[in-house]
Amino acid sequence: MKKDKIVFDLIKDEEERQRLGIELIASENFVSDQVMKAMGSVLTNKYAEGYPGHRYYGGCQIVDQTEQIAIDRARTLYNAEYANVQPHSGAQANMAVLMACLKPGDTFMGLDLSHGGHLSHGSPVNSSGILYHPVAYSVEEETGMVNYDKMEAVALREKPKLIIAGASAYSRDWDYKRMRSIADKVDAILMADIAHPAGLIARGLLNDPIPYCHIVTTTTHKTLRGPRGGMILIGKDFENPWGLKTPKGEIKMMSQLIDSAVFPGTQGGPLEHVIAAKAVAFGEALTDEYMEYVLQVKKNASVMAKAFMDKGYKIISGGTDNHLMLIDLRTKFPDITGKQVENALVRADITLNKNMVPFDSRSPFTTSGIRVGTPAITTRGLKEDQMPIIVDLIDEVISDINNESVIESVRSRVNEMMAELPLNAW
Ligand code: DSN
Repeated sequence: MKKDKIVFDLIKDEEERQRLGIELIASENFVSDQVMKAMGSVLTNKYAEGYPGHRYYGGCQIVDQTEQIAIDRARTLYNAEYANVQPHSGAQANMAVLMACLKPGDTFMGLDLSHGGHLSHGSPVNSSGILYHPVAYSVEEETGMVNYDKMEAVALREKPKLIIAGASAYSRDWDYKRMRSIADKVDAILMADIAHPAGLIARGLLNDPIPYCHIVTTTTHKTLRGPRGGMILIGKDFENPWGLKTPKGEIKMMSQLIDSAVFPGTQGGPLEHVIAAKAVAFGEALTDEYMEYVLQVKKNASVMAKAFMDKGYKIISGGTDNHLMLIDLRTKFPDITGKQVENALVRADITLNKNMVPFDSRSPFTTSGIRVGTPAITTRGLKEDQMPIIVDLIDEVISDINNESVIESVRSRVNEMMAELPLNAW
């Protein structure tokens, strides 16, 4: 068959874009060659509905082993009794947990989307907000941090059946212990969505949700640096005390409820090529090199946040405990929107995303903020000394946002900085 030049030329262009640019999207990363190879392997040819040892198709004897390795490594990495590695994404993992734990119309509570929460934590345009009744806790306007006393007041008032800890744009650590005590007061299930900081948590650089949360969900492709996908973990499996049942009306262990909510509840055939790549990534995350990597991610983020603040930018919550920061542009540039900054920086080959800030006066399509993260540039091999240089480049563009010759000059310096670095230096 003739090679599909159109598509493969575009893939080459994308590779070039990734190589020449500074990637600051907090949820992106660059996988290793062996993760990439597993994803592009013959395992994509295989149907394997069901779980290892219990499939609806023949010929699963090899993928049973790769999936079991992924499960076992995930359990080791997070010290968890149970792992389901089949969710196609973090949103799918969350959808399955909500399906296992709630009935349509039930109330659950998550962080307000405009304060750093996630679409799948109750947005009205997501199944979580369409099928269930979401209520929100928020961050404080003065501190930019979650106020656990106020969270408790919302929980006591609204009596959610499930509470979600976690966010996609929150730079501070979570008090899972406190959240468990809030959940226990209203007899709610506590779920942590650690999609963003999963890699930092795996190696003990942030609080561990596993001892306190009934269920933990994550993606595998952000700080964890695996293939695009999701996963669900339980620290210690339990017979659920809430009388939750399978669609057939059986009361089961929590792990069994989740297994059936993933398949056949919300997904069909698992992506065994991606699951094998998850196994490889989890193996990498257990190494000393990965520990060095996550330490550097955190160091880079903290140095970058300081460099931004030194230039007069406001970082929500005044800093970062993890791999990202949320910048409120209004303090330094009240008339410039997140959208304008995102677009101008793309022309300078610096990629980040516009993001609402808490109590934003602008819409999600415009925003007053930007979100910046260090996982991807750290994989490229950048160290803390280079963070202030990147902040200078960003500031140069924002300070003269309509000046195309400034943007062009920044772009050539960005390309010079990145061109020789491999996509995955670690
Ligand atoms: N889209 C992801 C992020 O950028 O944080 C969350 O799903």
